[in-house]
Amino acid sequence: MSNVKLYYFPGACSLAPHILLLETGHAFTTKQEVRGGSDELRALNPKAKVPVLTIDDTVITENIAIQTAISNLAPEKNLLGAPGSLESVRVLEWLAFLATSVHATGFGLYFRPFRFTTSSDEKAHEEIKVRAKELLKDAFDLVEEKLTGVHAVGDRFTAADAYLYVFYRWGSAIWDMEATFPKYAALAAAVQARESTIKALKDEGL
Ligand SMILES: N[C@@H](CCC(=O)N[C@@H](CS)C(=O)NCC(=O)O)C(=O)O
Repeated sequence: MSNVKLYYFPGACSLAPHILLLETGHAFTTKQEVRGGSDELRALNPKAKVPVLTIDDTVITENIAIQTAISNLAPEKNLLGAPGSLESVRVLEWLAFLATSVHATGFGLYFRPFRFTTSSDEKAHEEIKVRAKELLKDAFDLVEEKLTGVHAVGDRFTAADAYLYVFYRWGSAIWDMEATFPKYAALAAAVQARESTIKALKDEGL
């Protein structure tokens, strides 16, 4: 059996692969990271970001790639949808949307506005945050519109649900999520009730 290790930061986007690893039933270890990344993390990932997954001597970065690698550890669970199916295309569609429109251009701007301007003026940063909030509201409205049940794709849990759950939690820093996005709230509640999520949250001290 391969040696699997996840580098994470509590509540960060690494929570999605953490949940998925627990869903696979495969043994793994975790290492909690520090802001800016430990020397060990930076040696593995020059981008100095979590998540990082190692499988034996193989280093994998980027959430979508990591979620794919984790799904491959338990192919029978179809965590990315059944291979070759439209379902798997839909899961990938969700993951790409979440990694780009929600994480990178939404929360990226909202939480770290200073990275998107050469100005050190607080007012410039505030303006970026205002725009980020608008972009995130558009993205979450789209999520709300697209959801038809408590799973993002089909009628069972996939990686898309775990990833959506992470951003639901982050959204709570901005909105009353339950009141503003009720269908999204129902999905998040379903993910939160899973044994894997309960354990991941506990392990991350959340
Ligand atoms: N594109 C990367 C983004 C990873 C990312 O931004 N991770 C955040 C935590 S959610 C991080 O490590 N941030 C530290 C930083 O930006 O300095 C992915 O999808 O894995």
